[in-house]
Amino acid sequence: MWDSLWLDARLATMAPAGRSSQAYGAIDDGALGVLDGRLVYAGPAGELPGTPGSLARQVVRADGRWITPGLIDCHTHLVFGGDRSAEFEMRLNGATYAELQAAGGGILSTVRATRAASEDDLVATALPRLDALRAEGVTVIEIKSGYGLDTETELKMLRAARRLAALRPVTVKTTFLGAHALPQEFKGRSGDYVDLVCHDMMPAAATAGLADAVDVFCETIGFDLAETERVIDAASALGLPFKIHAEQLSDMGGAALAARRGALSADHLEYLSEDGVAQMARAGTVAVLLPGAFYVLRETRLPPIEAMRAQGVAMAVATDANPGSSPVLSLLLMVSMASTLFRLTPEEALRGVTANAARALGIEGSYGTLETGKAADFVLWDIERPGDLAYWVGRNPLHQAVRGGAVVLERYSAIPSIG
Ligand code: DI6
Ligand code: FE
Repeated sequence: MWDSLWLDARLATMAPAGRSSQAYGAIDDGALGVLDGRLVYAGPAGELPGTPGSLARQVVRADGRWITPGLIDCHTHLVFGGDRSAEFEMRLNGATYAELQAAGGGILSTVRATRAASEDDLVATALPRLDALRAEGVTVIEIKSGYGLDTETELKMLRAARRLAALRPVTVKTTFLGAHALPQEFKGRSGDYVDLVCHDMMPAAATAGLADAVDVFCETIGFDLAETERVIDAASALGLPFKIHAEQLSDMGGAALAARRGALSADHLEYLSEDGVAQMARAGTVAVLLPGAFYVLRETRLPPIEAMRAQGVAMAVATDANPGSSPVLSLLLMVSMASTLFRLTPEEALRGVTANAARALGIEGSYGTLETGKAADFVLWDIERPGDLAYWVGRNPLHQAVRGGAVVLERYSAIPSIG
């Protein structure tokens, strides 16, 4: 007997094109069977192997609603101390993001606040942000460190991220981003800092089981290509997958490096070159697009979407939720912006927060599509067609979110409290 059977649903399975001929991998009269938190059936109701009552202990009717996979936010900096609203105003008064950082603000001001915060503070301030994302159907989230820039604080951030997963029904994937910025105490000594990242911080995070992956900010205001490669070498030596913040503000060749070295993803990519696109396509590196940062920094140069599409680069979409460049807590808004600003089709944008987001995290075997064997993470929506998720701004059509087969969120209901 299955635990539950969901009937009378329209499924946007997001299964790869080879496995479904319809857009969104759609199945019009679909059914989902759940056993032990996993999907044991995802297909047409007409092909179920028995009568509903004989198949499952509980039969749930979706009343014709669309069901998508649970949404996956594959790039966030959700855990941090303090706030940067004053810098937001300064930028609107003419200062640039790079200028603020050079003056000791930017990422470094969040570093000061994060060092000063207790682990409990970091958890408490991140929870409402997490809940905002969950309210729109996020069931898996990646959270990076990178505002500690010393071993103790980096580990504190990662522990806080792990604790969030114990306090809410959500899957958290942690990423160690020690090479996010050069801390002030290492000014002029970036090589020494990269040594610390590679030989002290990263092994400590790995040994404590706190890092699922490693990231590095390859940028003029971050780390150069050679330093980025050292971070990747250290991650590889520890058996950790890695990814790169690449080509956000300039073309450093970070995406090509990501491709050459077998990174999970290269993220941002506004300045990605033709050669970078070709190398990512060849290697199967996922492009993580972050329209929130593009919008907030009032960038004008778009990532090369058409070239990526033409060459078959898988595109994911994420919030980049952070207090500086992307104070964004709505993944549905990113789906909208990926469509309207970046010209993804709504189907590509939805694939970007489901199947391709799972690929960007290396968890596509268990998440990201409605297919047998994967986690029973899915969302029921009050929409007419899947493309509606990219259409209205500021409307949350979530009806129910299900994680591991259990309903974790009901529309209009209060989000369950801690514990
Ligand atoms: N790129 C980003 O957009 C974030 N980090 C990064 O490497 C910004 C982080 C911040 O401004 O606090
Ligand atoms: Fe980022």
